Amino acid sequence: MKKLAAAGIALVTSFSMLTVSPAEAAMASRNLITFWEHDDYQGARKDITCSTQQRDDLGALENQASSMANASYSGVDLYSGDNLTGVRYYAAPRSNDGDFTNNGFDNTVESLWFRKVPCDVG
Ligand SMILES: [Ca+2]
Ligand SMILES: [Ca+2]
Ligand SMILES: [Ca+2]
Repeated sequence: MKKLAAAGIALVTSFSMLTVSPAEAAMASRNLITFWEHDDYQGARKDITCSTQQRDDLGALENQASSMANASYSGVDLYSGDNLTGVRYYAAPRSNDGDFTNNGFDNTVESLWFRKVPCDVG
């Protein structure tokens, strides 16, 4: 009987983890901003840390990101072009956006700037 009870607890634990959304899970990291290929935190994912203020390495998500979660305690300026050029979108500290379309920023970001480094403390 003890074994059964333990299995029950394990089941409940794994089930409750499934209710955490991708955006909520990303917000636990604190030192990065996360981008997703599609709206609502779906598709390919890319984490960008604040190891330096300027980051240009969106990789496969360059000009493909459609949603984001900024888990860091830094505001992050997102730019439509390489090397902090073009149109800017401001991601507030500890914020997320499930759809860039209403910001005119869908499939657009190529470079970004962390306003505060280190970015994992408030
Ligand atoms: Ca996209
Ligand atoms: Ca672009
Ligand atoms: Ca939006």
